[in-house]
Amino acid sequence: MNRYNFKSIETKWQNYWEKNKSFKVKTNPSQKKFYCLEMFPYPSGKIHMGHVRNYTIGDVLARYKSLQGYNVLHPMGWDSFGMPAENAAKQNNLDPKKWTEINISNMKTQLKKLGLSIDWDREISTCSKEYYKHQQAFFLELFEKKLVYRKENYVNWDPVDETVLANEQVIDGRGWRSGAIVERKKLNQWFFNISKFSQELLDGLEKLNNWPNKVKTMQKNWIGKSFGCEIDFKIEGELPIKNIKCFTTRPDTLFGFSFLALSVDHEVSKFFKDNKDFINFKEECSKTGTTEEAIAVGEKIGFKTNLLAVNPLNPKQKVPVYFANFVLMDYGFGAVFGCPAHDQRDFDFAKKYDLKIKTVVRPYDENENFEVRDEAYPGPGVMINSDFLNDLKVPDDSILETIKILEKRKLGKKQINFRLKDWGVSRQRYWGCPIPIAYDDQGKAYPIPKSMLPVELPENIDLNVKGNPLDNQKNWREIILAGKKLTRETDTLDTFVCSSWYYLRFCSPTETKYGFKKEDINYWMPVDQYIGGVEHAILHLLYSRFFMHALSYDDKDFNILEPFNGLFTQGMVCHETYKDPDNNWVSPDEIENIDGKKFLKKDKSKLISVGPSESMSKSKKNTIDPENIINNYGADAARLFILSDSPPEKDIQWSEEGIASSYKFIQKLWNLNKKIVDEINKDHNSNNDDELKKYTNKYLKKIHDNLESFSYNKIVANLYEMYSFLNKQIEKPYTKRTILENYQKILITMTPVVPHFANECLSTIQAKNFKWPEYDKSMLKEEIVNIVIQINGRKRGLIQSKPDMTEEKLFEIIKNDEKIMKYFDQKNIKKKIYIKDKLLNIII
Ligand code: ANZ
Repeated sequence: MNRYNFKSIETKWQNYWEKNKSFKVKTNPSQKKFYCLEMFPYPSGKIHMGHVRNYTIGDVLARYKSLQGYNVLHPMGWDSFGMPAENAAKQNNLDPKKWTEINISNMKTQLKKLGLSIDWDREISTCSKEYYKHQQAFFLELFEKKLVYRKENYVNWDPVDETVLANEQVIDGRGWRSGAIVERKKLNQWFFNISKFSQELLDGLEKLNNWPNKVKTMQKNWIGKSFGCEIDFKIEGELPIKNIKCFTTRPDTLFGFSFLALSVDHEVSKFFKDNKDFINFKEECSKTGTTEEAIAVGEKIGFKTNLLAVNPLNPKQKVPVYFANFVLMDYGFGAVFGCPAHDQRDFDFAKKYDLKIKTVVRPYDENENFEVRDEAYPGPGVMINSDFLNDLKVPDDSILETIKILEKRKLGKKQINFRLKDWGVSRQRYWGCPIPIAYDDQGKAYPIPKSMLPVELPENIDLNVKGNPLDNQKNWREIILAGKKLTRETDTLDTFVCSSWYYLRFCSPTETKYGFKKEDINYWMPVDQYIGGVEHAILHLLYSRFFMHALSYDDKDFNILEPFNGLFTQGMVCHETYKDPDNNWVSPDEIENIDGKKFLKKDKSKLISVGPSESMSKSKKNTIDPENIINNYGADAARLFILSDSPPEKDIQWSEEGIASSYKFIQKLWNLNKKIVDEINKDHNSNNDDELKKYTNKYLKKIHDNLESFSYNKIVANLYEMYSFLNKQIEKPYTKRTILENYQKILITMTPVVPHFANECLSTIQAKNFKWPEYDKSMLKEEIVNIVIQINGRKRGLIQSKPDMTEEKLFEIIKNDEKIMKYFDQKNIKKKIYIKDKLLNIII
């Protein structure tokens, strides 16, 4: 038996690559560069299938580009600050640094077992001071450019993790990591001025042609540009308030105005600060989260003032002014004019407080008497009940026309608003990058001089305290700067800051003076292909884009606005889910298949029900450990399977049968390899070599096309086809030279997918210093083509001919073909549609 011993062969090649530094980055100036980057992992302890998929896809590309002669940068590092380390360390009384280092070492060993073509000499870890030192310098650089500032602000407070979350980190009103319901709290925070670049970040999307549209749309929505106008409302009442400004996208609905609503933090609130009822109301409001989703789904509540707001287009109309929980302070002016008939929030509010609901837009298919009843009508149509605005088309004409009128009467003006808010980066956590700032007694902030960086995190400290452990580090906190006694900032930076620039560091991983070297950046950036999960479509990708804008801002020497030229988002790895009769999740390795259908728990105690396939997650226990897979089937089989099942952008279904059949296929390829080597040794005399050459060239073209279009699953299918062909045909008497030449080309195309196996086979035929094989176009021509003949679109015959036949010649042949001619009379022909070498459709 010619068994393929994957264990010893994979180990052999991995050792070989390591010893020879086979993947060391080359910077040969005569060659083009290719920067291939996969999102770097958080060192949680073990790699999971998502990593296997992400890094296999990246590795296929990196190996392909490298064989094509590019200088390839394919690095790996660790996103190693963050809460899990702190929490795990707390639980087990460990040092987060130790915990992280052990995890990194384990995961690195695992990644190496996958046979990835990574230059490990460029490895970086964001929790190392060699890395965060530069991050602190960037912070100070942005501080100097006034792109970083501090302000007191309402924040999303995660009561479980006891930390602040960015809006992006609040999902359905809950903390993205803890799942706790997020509260509102006022704190002094550091912010990156990302909103300064709203328009640029939006415009930049237009040029990202190699990004998935869905990601661009998500970013566009997040940036949220709104066109509308600001309106100045006259206020009447006993308070010294004369005007309130509102931002609206629907000024055309002014005749449906029924109340004016303010955020509880609107400046008008200062007149109510001693009002008990208002204090209670405000308290009640703080229970709704700060995010828009939380507000949209939450109950709308209000507090009525005795102020009245005047309708600018109809001064006789005066409506009550409320404070309301659905008005955000940090959007527009923190004030909204309510039009219940055409906005659902306003509708809910009006219903609750029994306010007037006046319809001012009718849908096209309704008449003048249309009235909004059960829900608001926000759609298009025609203006009604609106005096001089009547009959205007909604929304296009009505909005522009109203703005024109308001501007003319000096009651308002056109305005553009962005949803994108500044990025709050302060975290009340130990395991993060210290913010290089200190304060005097008055709270004035002083940057730590760059010469004193890094501000190192103190080590071996007590983590089992409430809140931020750094607050207890008296010695660390006290610092003397220019003779002044100051206290250090104890907040650390959001870990998303670390991942906003790591791709720059990979270009100059050992540079000590600055985060990168200019020449390196100019050569390698932007990243040619970035690969990762779609879950980072907004947060990480937008922050990285901001970072590049911020570094380029006011800098003559640095001008790269977009970090990632190409983006590919891979799908999830899914697996069936299992439950026992008590509704507990059961993991795949705890169960046994009985008769192909039924599943039992391995100890035979319980019958297991099989649920739908879902993306692998610890909570549903449907994970498969990549390490076991690699040990039992080998890295090549794992790589092959993870690519085979579906296109890389779609979800894949992991199954035991699937991985087993990939394993078997590699065994078969190994047997084929032996057969081919035997044939080579026979050294036939042949005049039929063209057949093999033609096949190989066709195969090469398919592989090339599929690689270029990220259709990696089709490459696996190409390998299966190639196997069937060679297995049948190789015993034909081809010459030694032809077999060697063509088989070598085929093997080279296999190296990106199954690198250990393909390299082993290449070494058995003594192939050295190989390059990516280009196909020969002249070899692709078919000798005989089959042309389908249709009459009025129905197939009526098939003609075999040499390629490139003209329509006239083909028609001459048809005229002599009785079987086809019986379907029509030449005199009735209206038109002929000819697709060369494929089809002739005769319309009669
Ligand atoms: C009156 C109106 C009538 C509105 C109507 C909508 C429909 P986008 O498109 O997201 O920009 N708004 C303005 N400032 C707000 C704030 N601070 N908090 C909550 N809501 C606020 O949304 C703009 C609309 O959101 C504005 O247009 C305003 O309500 C509301 F039939 O004004 B509209």
